[in-house]
Amino acid sequence: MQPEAVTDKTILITGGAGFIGSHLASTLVSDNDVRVLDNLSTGHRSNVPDGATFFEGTLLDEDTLAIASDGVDLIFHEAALVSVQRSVEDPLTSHEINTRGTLNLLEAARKADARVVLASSAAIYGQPEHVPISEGDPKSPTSPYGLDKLTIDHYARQYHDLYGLETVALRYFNAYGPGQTAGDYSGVISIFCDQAERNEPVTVHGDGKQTRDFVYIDDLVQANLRAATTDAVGTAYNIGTGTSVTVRELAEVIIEVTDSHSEVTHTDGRNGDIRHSEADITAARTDLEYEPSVSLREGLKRTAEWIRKE
Ligand code: UD2
Repeated sequence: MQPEAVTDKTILITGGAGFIGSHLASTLVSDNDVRVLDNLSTGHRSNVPDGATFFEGTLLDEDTLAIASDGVDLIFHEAALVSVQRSVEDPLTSHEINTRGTLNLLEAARKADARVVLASSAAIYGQPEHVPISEGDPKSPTSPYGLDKLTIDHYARQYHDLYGLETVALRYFNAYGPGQTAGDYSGVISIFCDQAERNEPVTVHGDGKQTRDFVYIDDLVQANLRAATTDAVGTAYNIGTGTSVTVRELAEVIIEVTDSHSEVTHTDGRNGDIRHSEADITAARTDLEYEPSVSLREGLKRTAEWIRKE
């Protein structure tokens, strides 16, 4: 079933020049008044669709945030310092942007009485005791980034319970798709596609038997649209596919779909790497009627094609 249409709303998208936020902005801009707030640290001005109003700044920029959020009905909060590695190197900056910035945003939402759909992360679970992971499973983040996301995930629920704000937290598993560029937060799929397109060795960390639940951008957009209209607010949902693949298999499928001559090589395992990750998406299926629709193979084809054109 298609998500209920989001129309005639004034919408703020934080991080709207980045990977997930810009896809949301493009989807919503024709039927809504869309505003984008982004500091362009990793996003690009060119990702902001025509017709959206652009504000340059961070969530710590309270004056800009006040103007951008004035009178909005709905906020999609995608802005974050998303590098796990960087949060390990600089926990204070991660805290400022990810936690403090989100608190500023929730305060702005309280003033505007706007619904907030906010990006949480599978990073809040840390090393899971078993897979698939359900929302109620233990949370033991292994990075400052994961701890910041856990904090804001709780704040979202608290703002609902204390102030009646309509909030929904979406715990993204491994997001991928066109628009996710290489950089210090490059997901493995963009790295492998890039290597395969260049016919360079595809670098699997460790034995490659670690597993991940890769969720395609269109399904993340779908989850956000459903969260924007659901009655089931004040809670958090896992957003993945409910399936997983080993990193070694992923490398092989990418080489196949790109018709690449690359070989797979194994490098040292990554320190602190999560061994297995897979979302239990029963709650999102039941409450949001969320249903992942893009298979890994199809998603990889589309991503590789975009990387080739880039
Ligand atoms: C993802 C998210 C992170 C957090 C976490 C939750 C990304 C980029 N990161 O971390 O923010 O939400 O999930 O658990 O989406 N790998 C290789 N070769 C490479 C690069 C990576 O083998 O060149 C492996 C890596 O060791 C890991 C897997 O691929 O086992 C996925 O790595 P990732 O960096 O894409 O994402 P992950 O799961 O560490």
